[in-house]
Amino acid sequence: MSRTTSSNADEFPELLGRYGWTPERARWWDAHLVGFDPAADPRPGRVSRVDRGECDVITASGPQRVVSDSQRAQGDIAPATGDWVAVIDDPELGPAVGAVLPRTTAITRRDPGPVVVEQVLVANVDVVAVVHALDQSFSAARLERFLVLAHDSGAEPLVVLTKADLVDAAAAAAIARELTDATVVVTAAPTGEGVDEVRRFVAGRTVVFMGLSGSGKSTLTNALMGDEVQVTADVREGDARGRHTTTSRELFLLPGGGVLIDTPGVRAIGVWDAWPAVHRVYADVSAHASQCRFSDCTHGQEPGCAVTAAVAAGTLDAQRVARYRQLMIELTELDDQIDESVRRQKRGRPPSRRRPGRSG
Ligand SMILES: Nc1nc2c(ncn2[C@@H]2O[C@H](COP(=O)(O)OP(=O)(O)OP(=O)(O)O)[C@@H](O)[C@H]2O)c(=O)[nH]1
Ligand SMILES: [Mg+2]
Repeated sequence: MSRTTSSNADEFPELLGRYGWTPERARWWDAHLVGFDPAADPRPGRVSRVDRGECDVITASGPQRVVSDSQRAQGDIAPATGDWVAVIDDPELGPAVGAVLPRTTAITRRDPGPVVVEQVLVANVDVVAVVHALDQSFSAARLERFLVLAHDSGAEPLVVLTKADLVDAAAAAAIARELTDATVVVTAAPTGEGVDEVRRFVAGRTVVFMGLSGSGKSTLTNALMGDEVQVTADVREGDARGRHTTTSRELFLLPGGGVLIDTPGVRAIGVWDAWPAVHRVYADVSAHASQCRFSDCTHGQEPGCAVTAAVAAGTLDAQRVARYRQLMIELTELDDQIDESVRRQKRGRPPSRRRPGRSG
């Protein structure tokens, strides 16, 4: 198939449409393409996998292995799985990412490295499916943290409770009751329970699976794909922990329409600038917090705290409030660290590794 630099939505190759190319993206492309040298043959594509320095991109003419940054200026966006990019022919590097198109949504976390920076895990997803195995130990803090991440991304959250065949129905119902604000689907791989429900929920959209290792993300991926596209592995006996089988974030085209991104299992995720999402996930606590006497109340010992009053009155659950406070502390610390990091960079010094105080 010949490549084209025109992207009129009507004439756009069918393959890209199946990967989620929209008229809005085509319009952006038409408006910004002028910046490229036509000799570089810029063509749109979706990043299906990112490795060190290179990535796989689905273009109209099929998958291509490309260099992930073509002399990218510092501060430009690094491509993430799910990104739409302009692939160009670089005279020195060969096929390379020339630009990353604006993202509609992005799952971001605090980079686990020593420098306080944001890391985009996946981009342009419509649904974030938080996958929890019913035979693994349940942590409300962990699940709520994943939901904060999902809300913060701008995508729609979905909770998938897997391995229903290993527990009694009451266990699934008890967890579902805790998640009053989320859509919950219960699945069981051996019987296929719930798989069609997930398929209907994600049809025609891009979904990413996130959750602990061993929670069954790749097993569900295979069920939805109708094929063994991903390797799966037994969990450890005793604590049902996974073995970190999946090692990269990878994008698949679903047979019935839509795109799926399977990811490696993660235990802890550091939030990044997710204030509105925390208020959303803890809307009950937040509603009381807005009644506190002091607007910067930390819901500790302050007088006139409506949150501690609600806990004392039995209206709010003390443990849920503790989880909310923990996230608020992390976000406040992060705000301080971002400032410190930026200040130090401006002075030409590496960012601090210690936790800075408020006065910086
Ligand atoms: N009984 C039962 N086992 C399941 C179900 N879903 C997954 N498993 C098993 O759980 C184990 C882990 O599943 P995976 O799909 O590899 O888990 P994962 O979330 O992809 O794990 P990582 O790639 O390590 O993050 C495998 O042995 C699966 O066969 C289920 O619904 N019921
Ligand atoms: Mg996996």
